[in-house]
Amino acid sequence: MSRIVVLISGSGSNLQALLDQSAAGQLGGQVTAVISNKAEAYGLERARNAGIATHVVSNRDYADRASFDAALMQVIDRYEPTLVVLAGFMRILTPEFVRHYQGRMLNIHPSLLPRHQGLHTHQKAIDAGDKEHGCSVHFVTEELDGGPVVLQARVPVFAEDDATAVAERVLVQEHAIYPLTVRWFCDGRLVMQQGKVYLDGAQLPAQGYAGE
Ligand code: NHR
Ligand code: GAR
Repeated sequence: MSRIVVLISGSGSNLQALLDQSAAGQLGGQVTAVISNKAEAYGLERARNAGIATHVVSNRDYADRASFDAALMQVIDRYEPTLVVLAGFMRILTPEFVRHYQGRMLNIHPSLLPRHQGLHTHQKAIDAGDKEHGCSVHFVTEELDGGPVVLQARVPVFAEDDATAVAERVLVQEHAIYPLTVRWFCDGRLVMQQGKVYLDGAQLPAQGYAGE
């Protein structure tokens, strides 16, 4: 059974989607620990309610990114994870950290990458006049929000939408595609090699869909 460590900073609704999938026997792995850089993150309570070990590693307790990441790595590695899942985790990770978990760390980003990298993606989509927006699951690489994409979901953006309305619509889709992707990884169907992603041995994004 795959061991999954989840990193959060906030509400943890994506964590909850993973826990629900796990409780239903549909995750293909078990969440063994949840780590937050914020002590007040509601996701910690979700983890406790599910009987999962929690840790707080506050970036404010460390002088620089390198020492924060080193402390985080020490806690994570106690659990010998097969997979590290970023679920609303808000700190940029150093190249050393990323290399240590290369090929076994996923993130969900609230935009249709490569559009709208970084923060405030929903407002960016509205400001750009996008008619479509969404979310992307990708492997984490040293390049921020630049790792290879595994799966995306799209939603419409309506004229009357504000960022909150769009965020809610996107979040529903995040809760669908993140557990699915994690399951693919746990089942050994999803791998990253030399910066490329393969599902069932075929490189993504798939080429030549029927009808193209
Ligand atoms: N680290 C690396 N190396 N590569 C990625 O692709 C990463 C990453 C760390 C986090 C999540 C990402 C997102 O999905 C993520 C992907 C935080 C920031 C940010 O600017 C940007 C992107 C993401 C997460 N963080 C500020 C910082 O200085 C702090 C912001 C805050 O605390 O509110 O670290 O969006
Ligand atoms: C999600 O929309 C996630 O995509 C986004 O934050 C939200 C977290 O919600 N992630 C980032 O912006 C990463 N910088 P959650 O805590 O309820 O899962």
